[in-house]
Amino acid sequence: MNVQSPNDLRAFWMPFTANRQFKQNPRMFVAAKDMHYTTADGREVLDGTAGLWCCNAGHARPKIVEAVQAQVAELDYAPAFQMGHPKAFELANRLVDMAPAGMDHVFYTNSGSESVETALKIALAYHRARGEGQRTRLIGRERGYHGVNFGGISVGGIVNNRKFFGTLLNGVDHLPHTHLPEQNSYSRGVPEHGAELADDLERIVALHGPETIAAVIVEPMAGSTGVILPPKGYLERLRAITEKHGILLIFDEVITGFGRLGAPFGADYFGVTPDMMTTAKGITNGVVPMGAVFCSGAIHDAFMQGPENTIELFHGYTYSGNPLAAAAGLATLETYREEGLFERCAELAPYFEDMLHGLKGLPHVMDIRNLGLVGAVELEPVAGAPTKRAFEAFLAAYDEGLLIRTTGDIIALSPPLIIDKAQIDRIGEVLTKVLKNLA
Ligand code: PXG
Repeated sequence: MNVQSPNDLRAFWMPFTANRQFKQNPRMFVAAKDMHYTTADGREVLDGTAGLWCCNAGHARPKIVEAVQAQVAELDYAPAFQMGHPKAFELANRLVDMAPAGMDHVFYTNSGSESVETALKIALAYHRARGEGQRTRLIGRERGYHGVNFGGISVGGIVNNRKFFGTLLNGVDHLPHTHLPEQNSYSRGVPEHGAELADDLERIVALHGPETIAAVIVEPMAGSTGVILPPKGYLERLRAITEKHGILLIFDEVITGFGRLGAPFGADYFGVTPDMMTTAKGITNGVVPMGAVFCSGAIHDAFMQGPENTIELFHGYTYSGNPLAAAAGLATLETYREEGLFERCAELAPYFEDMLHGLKGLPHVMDIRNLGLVGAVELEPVAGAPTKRAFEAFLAAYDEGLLIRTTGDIIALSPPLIIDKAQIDRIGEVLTKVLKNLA
């Protein structure tokens, strides 16, 4: 028998983590409240990232805590297939009410990755249901992140997330990413240059024939690869080209959904309505895993055609619309609304932008980007050791009591929307100190 002590760290194979490095010098959170985590050694750490871009209302918010506690005592689980429970329907109605006009239905999942798989499958099945089953090609984008399942990494554009995992899905093409440092560096908000990158879709369409393409999936603003913004007019062009060719447009709103840009969804912020939106994270404030795919009435209705006793979509999860997640979701949406957090995000965005761009000129800083309460500070990599400098910044910030995220040599920030100006100042102070002291 392999007996392990309670604090033995070996058994847990941690995700997206350098396991051996972490376990030599672990960083543990043991509690969280509002804007702060508490570490195992009793320090307070300001949450500059809303966990992993998910705790948009901050931590341990009373309404959400109480709703989950009450729900687990009342109805802990209900089967998701051929049975229902009221809160899953109620939450779906609330979600549809806050979504852009026309996004009339939601399909529940448990994560962003599952939302992406679900949306891609719905896209394929939708065309088939309409007699266009030859539309099987999926188009993603370089540097896109759509979770870690096979569909998501196939349309995704992050090399390390793809190259170890075989041949992936067939029939996938990628648009070019929209990161143009030479033309757009230090842009405040949406950059000026690059809308024409959307026209590459016409090249892909011409290459394969429009009648073979099912869907295009993009993040309205790409978070994971270091905050890559859509150039002015870019999303409008993608919308126009997809519409022209009968191709579905899917916005992956796992990060941009639920107020991060100062509007309910990226679609609202940019004024471009896709055919589907994939969401997760902020839907429950990160408290209980949940995702949702929003889809247009036209997509949903295309499935509602055959005999009424047939299952329309052979897809779903044991935990689709799980009672705890639904309760957390309802309480989360109420918290967002009661506290006006999306509006608060829009109001604070210029202040946050000024703080970030105030870091220009500090050692190693190559570019700064921002939108809503999202920020990125791109650092010059150490020669021959990419990611090292940003990771050292992460460790130093943590020691100073600030949680940041790094991806490559980019520092990403996405604080809870309850942040105040003094806390934004504090982020600026810590980053200034950290950047000045970095090797
Ligand atoms: N789509 C997008 C746009 C995402 O950002 C996913 C899908 C996958 O969601 P799940 O719930 O399966 O992880 C994401 C997730 C980071 C970071 O620091 C970003 C994500 C997850 C973890 C870390 O950039 N995004």
